[in-house]
Amino acid sequence: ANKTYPDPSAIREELVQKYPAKVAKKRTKSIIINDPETVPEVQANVRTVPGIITQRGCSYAGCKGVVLGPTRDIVNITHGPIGCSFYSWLTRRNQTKPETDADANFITYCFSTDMQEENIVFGGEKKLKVAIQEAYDLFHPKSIAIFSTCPVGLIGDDVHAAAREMKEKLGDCNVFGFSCEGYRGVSQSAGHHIANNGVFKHMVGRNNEKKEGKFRLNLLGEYNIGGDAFEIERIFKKCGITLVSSFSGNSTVGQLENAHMADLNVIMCHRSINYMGEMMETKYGIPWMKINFVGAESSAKSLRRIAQYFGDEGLKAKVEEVIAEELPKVKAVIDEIRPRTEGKTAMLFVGGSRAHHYQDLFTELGMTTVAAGYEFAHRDDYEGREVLPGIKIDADSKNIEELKVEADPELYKPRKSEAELEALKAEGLEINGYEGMMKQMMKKSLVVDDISHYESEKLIEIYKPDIFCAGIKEKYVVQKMGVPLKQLHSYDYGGPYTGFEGAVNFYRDIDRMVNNPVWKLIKAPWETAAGENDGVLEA
Ligand code: CFN
Ligand code: HCA
Repeated sequence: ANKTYPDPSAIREELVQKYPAKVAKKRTKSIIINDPETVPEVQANVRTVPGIITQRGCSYAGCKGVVLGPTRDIVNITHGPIGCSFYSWLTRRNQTKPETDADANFITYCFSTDMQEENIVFGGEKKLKVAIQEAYDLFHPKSIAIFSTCPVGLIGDDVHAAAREMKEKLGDCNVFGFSCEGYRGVSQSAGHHIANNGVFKHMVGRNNEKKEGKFRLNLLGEYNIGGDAFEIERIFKKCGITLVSSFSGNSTVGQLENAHMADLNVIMCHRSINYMGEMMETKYGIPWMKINFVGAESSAKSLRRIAQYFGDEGLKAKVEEVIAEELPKVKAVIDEIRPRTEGKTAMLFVGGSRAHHYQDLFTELGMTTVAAGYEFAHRDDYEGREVLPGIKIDADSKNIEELKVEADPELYKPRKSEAELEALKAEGLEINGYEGMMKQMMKKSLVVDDISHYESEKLIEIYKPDIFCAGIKEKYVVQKMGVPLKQLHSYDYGGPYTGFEGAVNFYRDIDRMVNNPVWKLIKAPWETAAGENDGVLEA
């Protein structure tokens, strides 16, 4: 199964060859031949060249859809023309499970001010305040959040002033706004940052009640796509680990307001929520630790890391017991499937964390990742981030206001002393750090940031991977080339893929895709004479 490919530097040349010289020069800095030992620099989090078809989304999507969207009892009002709200209406497949039928769940609703021309010309604040009042009267939510779309910033509506006024007027409802206009920053990543700042400022720290439980943590950067968080919750429960709050899959307003009472933040998706981890560390003294529950081995490792952090022998034993119970069931499925997947190749071009995490699941199937990249991650997600403390090697766009965070004199309490942190570090437990994607990828594999549509077509033509992982915009174009595309955003209506049960789901889905004979019946454009496979129906 050892496949040979052209020299990666020749591939890199070919990818940019058709671009104008200036564009080629810029793109070359984002197309990197990997070396896990001395990880090279990757140009990331820069503006996409206009005209290039990017996979990226916008700031509003990152703020409203990604970070705030999954919390079930906030009413999220999109201030803008209806399209922004409509296209972010449940498409991300973030699931939620209210504890009782009486619990609020607004996730299935789509709230918008539905701005019209008149509002663009004369201002939309009045309409926004009416919308807030209407939402309050209908649902009596604990919180209402307002999300700015592009025109809001362009016409100068002040969503924050409107929120303050309505919060005052309503009394028992926390109303706050986000300046997450789509054009801010260079991608949805800016929206994550804006959302983190807003949630930290307006929600975290409002409830100081200390919940029961010996090992209390927050799960950061897990959004319950396809039920992923449910599987992690199942495992935590089995181990006796208490989940105080989740940012933000299957979460509630109450949880987020109480998050600062936990003793550890574990981070799944570093890209979207690292700001929250850092701010909670600064203000409350809660360390954060990168974990990964995508992949059976990674899940086991993550559980062991959590037990190591708490340093409790009982927890360590319980975690081993759970792993010993769960892992053999997974291994049995791997043994069955692996002969059919061994030696096959994958490419992953997704978001800001999954292009890394899902490589572990492919490794468990004996598959090799020949090329991967993020849509909007920053250099730290590729190259890794130094251990301790608060190191920023990559700044967000200038027009995101940074929150000034200081230790809270009442509530700041280092959960671990400097000496304890040093001791854990000496044991190999990385606190407040992240290794990044490239250290885990093979030498000479290709890393491409913000891949363009054209570059991905070229890569497929050159490598002919057995599976390509991306999103809905890429799916059918790639499949028409005879290569199956697995959506790693929405999971193609499948999932969960986290933890032990999720790993089994993933293996089975991938097996079905890469071993389906239908792909051989499709002729890729480079295999057909011009026009033969152009999709035009003939009588
Ligand atoms: S659920 Fe997450 S895991 S939050 Fe982020 S970086 Fe998006 S919505 Mo799509 S699937 Fe994707 Fe990640 Fe974090 Fe999702 S890889 S692009 S903004 N993402
Ligand atoms: C977003 C959301 C998205 C899009 C997925 C896709 C998601 O970026 O706004 O392109 O298929 O996961 O739903 O990333």
